Amino acid sequence: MPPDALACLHHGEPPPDADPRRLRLPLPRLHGPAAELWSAGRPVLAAGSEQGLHWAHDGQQLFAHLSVAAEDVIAASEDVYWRLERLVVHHGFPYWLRTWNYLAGINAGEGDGERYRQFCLGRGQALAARSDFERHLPAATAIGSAEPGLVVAVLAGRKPGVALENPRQVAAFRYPRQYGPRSPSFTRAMLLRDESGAGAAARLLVSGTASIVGHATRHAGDVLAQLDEAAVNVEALLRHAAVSHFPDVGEPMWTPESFKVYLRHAEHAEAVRAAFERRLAHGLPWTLLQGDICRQDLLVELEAVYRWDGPG
Ligand code: 3EB
Repeated sequence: MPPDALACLHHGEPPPDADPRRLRLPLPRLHGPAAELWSAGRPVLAAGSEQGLHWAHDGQQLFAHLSVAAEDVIAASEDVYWRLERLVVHHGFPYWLRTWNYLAGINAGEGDGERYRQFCLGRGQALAARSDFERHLPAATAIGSAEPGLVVAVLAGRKPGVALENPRQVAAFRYPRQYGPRSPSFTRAMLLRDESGAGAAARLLVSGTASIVGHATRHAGDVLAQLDEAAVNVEALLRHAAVSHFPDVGEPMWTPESFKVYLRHAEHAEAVRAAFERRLAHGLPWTLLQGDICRQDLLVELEAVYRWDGPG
């Protein structure tokens, strides 16, 4: 494991060395490398495991994760978010930057009993207890898993990032009531500016992005049209981040660093792989995973990390 790896995401069994930075994602891999490193380019200073929580930090950012049973989704989600909140505060990284959430049977249950909506309730109950919580929501991904339980990972900062919304989309935390009793507690992207002079000058952590315009699903039943709409959403977000926070730089300023694509049906893998290579991958390695998207009518979702290396 490289000394600057905050986490290693495994698609398949990790080596049995009990390194707290290893996290096995509970999703079948359809394309891409068997493991991905998450790093900000700084050496890891401390890491540990206690009471099922695993963490590592580099002095600026802390990555933590845990896996729990989730029969009662509301209680399990609230409990997990409280445990992570206590951990990040205890270590001095109180700003939530980004989360990843993988929940068994995310679309099971009817209406407000759907497990995703229950997850949103539990997560929201924990996060809303923090002061001014809508200004400090993390970027996020929430995907369904065929394995039991709930896996949550968080990247937290010593300092806050800048939460960004997408001009093409209603903020998820303002979705209307029809999508559930508690709107999803996440922001569309987190902008991290690095003044230290090491590594990138800025990174943009783009949340799971789907074929949603306003608050409505577009192109139900058409996976390639959904992929295209999601890509347009990401492009709108990149433009918005550039003009609102780097007005002197102009675009295009962002270089893609990594992508993950989540696909509901494995039989769409070949078509999505070809379309993604053409539209977005730019020759970068990327990962295609099989998982349920949190709305029944969504077939595909993508997340990304972009970097900007600064002027000159
Ligand atoms: C959406 O835009 C699609 O509940 O944490 C994407 C990313 C989605 C994160 C979450 C949900 C979440 O509403 C779904």
